[in-house]
Amino acid sequence: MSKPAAQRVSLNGVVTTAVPTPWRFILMGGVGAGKTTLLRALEQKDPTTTRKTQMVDYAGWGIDTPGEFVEMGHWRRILVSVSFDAQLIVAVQDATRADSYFPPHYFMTFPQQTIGVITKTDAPQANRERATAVLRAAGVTGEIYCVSALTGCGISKLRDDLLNQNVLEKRRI
Ligand SMILES: Nc1nc2c(ncn2[C@@H]2O[C@H](COP(=O)(O)OP(=O)(O)OP(=O)(O)O)[C@@H](O)[C@H]2O)c(=O)[nH]1
Ligand SMILES: [Mg+2]
Repeated sequence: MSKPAAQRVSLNGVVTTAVPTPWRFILMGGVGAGKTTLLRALEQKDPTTTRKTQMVDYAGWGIDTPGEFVEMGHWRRILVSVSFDAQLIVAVQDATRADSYFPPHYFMTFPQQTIGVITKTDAPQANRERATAVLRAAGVTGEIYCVSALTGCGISKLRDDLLNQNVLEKRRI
């Protein structure tokens, strides 16, 4: 059987490598964690114009999900179904929040690699160490990125790693 044709991924003029198959990541995190704002920053769109996500959104570079799907147990099954459309899970944790809505080892239940993104690092009350501990406790085994979607801090590194799929090679068991 012949291989599928290579697809060239390009993002707002940022031309990247050709990959054999299209791939997507899925964003998971609590309500207001900053998933949509992060996605817009990664897409080089205005991050200040986000609205509350009401349903699973496939329109962007990554699959955006409402925070309720993590926070409310009976909706978690939707995340499991939708995750089949993604090759990478991006767990998003608000640096200003002490609590976590991820159950212990939650991301171990998914076969895909999971990376963590700590958002809102620009906020005065941000605590990166605490957010890192929350993500590790939730079973995030991949790299953890500290970003601010509003100031842009850390965004280009994360964008590059996603575009080049570097994140997929750094799995920690
Ligand atoms: N200071 C700061 N605020 C941020 C950052 N990212 C997001 N926010 C703010 O956090 C709030 C929630 O952001 P959203 O991106 O809508 O959060 P979400 O995770 O998509 O939320 P749901 O759609 O409800 O699941 C908004 O007021 C954002 O402006 C950041 O990096 N820094
Ligand atoms: Mg949202």
